[in-house]
Amino acid sequence: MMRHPHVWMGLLLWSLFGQAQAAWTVNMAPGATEVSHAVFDLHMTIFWICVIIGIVVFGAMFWSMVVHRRSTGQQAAHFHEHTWVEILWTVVPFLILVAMAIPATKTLIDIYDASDSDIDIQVTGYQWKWHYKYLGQDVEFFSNLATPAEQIHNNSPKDEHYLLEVDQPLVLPVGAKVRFLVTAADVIHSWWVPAFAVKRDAIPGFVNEAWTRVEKPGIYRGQCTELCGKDHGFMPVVVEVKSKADYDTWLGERKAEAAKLKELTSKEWTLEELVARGDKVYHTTCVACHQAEGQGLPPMFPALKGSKIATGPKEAHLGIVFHGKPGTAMAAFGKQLSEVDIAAVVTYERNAWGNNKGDMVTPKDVLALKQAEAQ
Ligand code: HEC
Ligand SMILES: [Cu+2]
Repeated sequence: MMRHPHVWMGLLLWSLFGQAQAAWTVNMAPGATEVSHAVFDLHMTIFWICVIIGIVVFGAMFWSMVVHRRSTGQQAAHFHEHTWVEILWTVVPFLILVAMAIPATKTLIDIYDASDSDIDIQVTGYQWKWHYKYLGQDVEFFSNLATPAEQIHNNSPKDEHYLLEVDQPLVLPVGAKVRFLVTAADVIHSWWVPAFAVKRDAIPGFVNEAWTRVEKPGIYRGQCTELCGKDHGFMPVVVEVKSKADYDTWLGERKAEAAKLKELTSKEWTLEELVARGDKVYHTTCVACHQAEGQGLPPMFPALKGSKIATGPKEAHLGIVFHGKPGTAMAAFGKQLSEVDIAAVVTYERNAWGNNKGDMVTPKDVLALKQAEAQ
């Protein structure tokens, strides 16, 4: 099977050496929470138990091989069924396993104890972004990859946090017990922040719990860790941990923004205002599939420039953006975007790239559709 052991050894040494050069990142990171320290300590304890067992077993083996080698005229002992040896080699490993299971169970119980949280956050996985909702706070938002496409396509140098940066990070206060309610809206994802030792599957129709209490302010990065489709590698997790005071300021600002958005929905919009806003929404949310000039990527993603729907009746156009098209990559944006942004992007599409319909869909139209749906 291993006909070229030197090749394998070479590969192993090469990978270890490569890792060593990258500042000795061979070991696990100790992390930034009590649970992550406990996991790290557990890992080290068990690692050293394995090292000691290795030394004892290989020591006895090599000692026997050298001291009782044939060239010195050794004779093999002839005994069978030595009861005491058999009891010993059953009982000793059993005791070692129990000794390892006790701290492991303690840590596991700790990991699953999400009770008495200070803050509850619903984390929802989407293809391909995360949605965070601060329960009871009226604050929720999507967190999208922020790495520019030029870097992904190797047209410009990659920055330090390539593919690990988002437009809006999850923000937490330092020292508070935060409970995560993890779920998904489409396929299975998994929310992972190594420094917190939190990794929880996000499954449609299920809510899985996890929790953390971060010790130090800072920026912590993670990833989706369940293969969830073509852009699985493009939905990182970024958590910004702030001091309690800074967190309160941030939360206050987000609440004010949410209130302002409600106001925006009821305001009278002009066509120019909606188009200007829709331009931004389009270039963050729709451009990946429908492309910068609305030309799409046929046959996968239809062109919107001159499309029958984007130049046809307003209701059908709003309908497909709001409800999506089940079974295709066209998602239901009704749940993902605000009323203002949906109205703006639809209006933009009706008036960009020579579509020139000159009409508009207002946030109130979107709100009316939403309310009709809710009944
Ligand atoms: C992940 C890829 C993807 C993204 C992102 C996306 N779309 Fe689509 N869109 C599609 C696909 C695929 C279809 C075709 C669905 C079908 O088979 O009818 C479509 C169809 C449409 C249509 C109907 C076009 C026609 O002529 O059939 C409109 C309008 C539309 N999308 C608007 C939007 C808007 C607005 C956004 C952003 C808020 C958006 N799309 C984002 C993939 C996408
Ligand atoms: Cu995912």
